[in-house]
Amino acid sequence: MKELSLLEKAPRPLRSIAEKVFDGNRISEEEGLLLYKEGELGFLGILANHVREKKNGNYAYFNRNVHIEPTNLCVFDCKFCSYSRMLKQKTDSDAWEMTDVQMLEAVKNHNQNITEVHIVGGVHPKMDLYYFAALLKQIKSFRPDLHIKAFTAVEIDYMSRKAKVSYVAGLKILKDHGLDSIPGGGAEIFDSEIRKKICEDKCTAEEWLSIHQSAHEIGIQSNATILYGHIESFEHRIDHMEKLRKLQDQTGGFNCFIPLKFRNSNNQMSAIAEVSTIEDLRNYAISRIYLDNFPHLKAYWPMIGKNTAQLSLQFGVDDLDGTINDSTKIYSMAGAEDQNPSLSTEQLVDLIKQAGRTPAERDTLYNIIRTYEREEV
Ligand code: V47
Ligand code: SF4
Repeated sequence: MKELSLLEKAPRPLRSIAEKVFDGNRISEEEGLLLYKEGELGFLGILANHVREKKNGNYAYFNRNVHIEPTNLCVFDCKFCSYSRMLKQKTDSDAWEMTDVQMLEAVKNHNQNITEVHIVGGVHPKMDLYYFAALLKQIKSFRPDLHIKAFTAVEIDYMSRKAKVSYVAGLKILKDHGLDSIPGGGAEIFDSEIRKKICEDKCTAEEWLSIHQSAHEIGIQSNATILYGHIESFEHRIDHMEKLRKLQDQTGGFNCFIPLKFRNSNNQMSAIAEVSTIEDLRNYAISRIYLDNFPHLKAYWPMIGKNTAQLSLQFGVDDLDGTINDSTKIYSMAGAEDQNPSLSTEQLVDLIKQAGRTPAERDTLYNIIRTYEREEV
């Protein structure tokens, strides 16, 4: 086997990690760290591809979704955020605040083919638990079958505190009004020292994990992210994934892991250089190897760019998120190449086929709606 001869050339400690991975065994934190420090891209790619194909075959998933960002006014001050405007600078011409009517219109203006609406934005005191519960209800009465994936743990923490209810009670209210799952944002880096430096005023790692645990316990599935490539070390990345792996062992409620590359335009951390594409691919591969209990690994193409997203399909990634639309601002304001991110289904299918994978259109919970095996869209 070609792969085996490549692996035989690897130094002994890396070879024993490879054997573990091929035997389907979990690697330790020390071994994860060794992969970050010494694993070459080609070596990592072989291992990650093995895990990816064992879990997801040749499929590369995508869905048809729309992103709604209700506001970029935010009470918090994350140093990496290019998108938020502090509430006190409300007159800033870049600031926006959508009304519930406008958000409902945004859903209505999309064709019936979308299967998911993703709602994430700044944390605005006026948009509280009951405001969003009412919005969810309106969306569901318009399209009961539309999956609503909404609110990061940061937003849920703020809304629940303001309403003076527990996380479980807050989540139950949202669920009863139509919330189906929660996205992975707000995780950033769990290490408390790094968190203090980059986003000290929002929910802690423990609170983030507790919200996802509570969600899983009441039947709400979720995703998890990591914001990498700034002031964190490889140790911090492993520590972050270890905490997620432990929670997933307990609950099984995570669907996918989404590494988010730090983009450095227009924020308070702009002096920090962005990491290379090679580091992006190494990070995807190590995430895939380390998080053996996460079913899926997503490359969020509006952030990483279409070319790297395509390459990532050979480095552990099996999901490219959705067709999206052109209203997502989080990354365009942070310096992503694509200022109006949207891909038609045809373009996404072509991009996946060119990478040698089989496009599989999915719903939010990864049930396959259809595959594109032949020359069809
Ligand atoms: O938590 C903000 C990140 C996240 C920057 O669950 C930045 O399917 C890089 O979580 N450079 C929000 N990243 C977006 C998010 C998400 C996106 C797509 C799909 C899903 C999902 C979740 O955006 C924040 C933060 O980590 N972010 N600023 C920046 N300058
Ligand atoms: Fe607010 Fe989220 Fe930006 Fe932090 S990352 S400032 S919580 S919008």
